[in-house]
Amino acid sequence: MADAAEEIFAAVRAAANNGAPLYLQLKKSIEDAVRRGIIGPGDALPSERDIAARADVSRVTVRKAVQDLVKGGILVQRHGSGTFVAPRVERVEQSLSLLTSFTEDMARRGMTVRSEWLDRGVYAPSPEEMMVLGLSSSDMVARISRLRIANDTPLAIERASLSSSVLPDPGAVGTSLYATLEKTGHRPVRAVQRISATNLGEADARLLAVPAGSASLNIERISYLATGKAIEFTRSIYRGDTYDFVAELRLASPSEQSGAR
Ligand code: 16G
Repeated sequence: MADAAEEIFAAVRAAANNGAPLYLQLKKSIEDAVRRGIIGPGDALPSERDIAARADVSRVTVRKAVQDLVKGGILVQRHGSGTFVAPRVERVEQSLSLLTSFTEDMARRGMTVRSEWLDRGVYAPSPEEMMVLGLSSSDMVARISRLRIANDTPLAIERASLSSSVLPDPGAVGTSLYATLEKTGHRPVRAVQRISATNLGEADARLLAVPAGSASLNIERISYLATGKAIEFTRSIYRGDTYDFVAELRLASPSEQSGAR
């Protein structure tokens, strides 16, 4: 990083006299260095103090530039260990014909999984939850919302609602919701999924560590028990730069063709 740092800082010092806000110049220099591969994915940035001294700018300027780059998904900050160039994200291919859980999907790829809890609790159901899950206004709904992270990269935000009759205690969910449901014989066996394209708002983009407005996929999954009862209604937001959903198609039989019209 020594030569790379020198290149970044020289550009900033040179710009000090041209009137452009220094934090923008520093931001651009770091961005350029990442784009040109002078500093690569996972590389550590020098400390705030070091950058300030060598680029001859204030620490406030450094902090502002770095914060903007973190917001934009170019850099990541890890508490206690510093600031790094965001790791390169591998695309994940996901079959649309198998009813699997996030934990299973990632384990199959040899990726580690963890989740950050955004919410979990038991609530009175919304009209939509009542309709989808077949609940009455006196029933309760368990909600669990998680940021799903694989190999330290946030991939998706999942907000699941389940009838509290199948998940009375959302606190019982560890890494995997489906593993918890499996234990009580409530693992879904069938699901209908609806996928649409969208652009991320500020808050979701921050959670997923990508720039606001980035492409993403909205996925709604309604899952059913073998009895036909809907038990899970999950709204997920997947990063558009990481997921390829793959469906296998076959030629429809004549009766299916007429049914499809
Ligand atoms: C998947 C499902 C989600 C389900 C979760 C359970 C999609 C779009 N969503 O991510 O509906 O709640 O798996 O995963 O595939 P878990 O057992 O690891 O908690």
